[in-house]
Amino acid sequence: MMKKKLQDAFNAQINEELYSAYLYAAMRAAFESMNLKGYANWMRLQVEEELFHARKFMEFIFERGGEVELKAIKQPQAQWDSPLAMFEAAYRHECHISECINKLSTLAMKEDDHAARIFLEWFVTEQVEEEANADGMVQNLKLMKDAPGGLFMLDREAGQRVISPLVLASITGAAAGA
Ligand code: OFO
Repeated sequence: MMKKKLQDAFNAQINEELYSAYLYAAMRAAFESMNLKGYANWMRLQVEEELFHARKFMEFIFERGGEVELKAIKQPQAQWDSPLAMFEAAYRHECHISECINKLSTLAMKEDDHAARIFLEWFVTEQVEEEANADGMVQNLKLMKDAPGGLFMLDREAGQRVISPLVLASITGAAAGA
């Protein structure tokens, strides 16, 4: 059984993950309207990543006999000045999510909930990847900003992103608890 304080914090994190999905859905829509289909694909898959994260938190609460409480999701920004501005915002957002996960981990330790602490280790590692992915997109855009056809090339590369096997298994129900 989870303590109420930790359960509330987990529910708040579900909201953060669902907001992440919402934010990336807004970015996908912005890329679609710029006709940058590769970046739109990248964001479409990022939405799935975030829904997967939200599901993982939910499953954990259910397994511990707790209650999932879904709160309203705030409206995301809808427009950005450029693809670079969008990925810079994505990177800042991932840094914020890393802080949330670190705080949750500290709370799990304070509450002496080792199951929660071990569960959160997956997210600590995942956030290293989440930050690196967004920052990688920022750095590529900065490098290629003056190259002729640079944006077109990067868009094509982003279009090659494929769904991760873990996320796919979670959607199709192939992996229990994922
Ligand atoms: Fe859920 O990691 Fe991104 O936000």
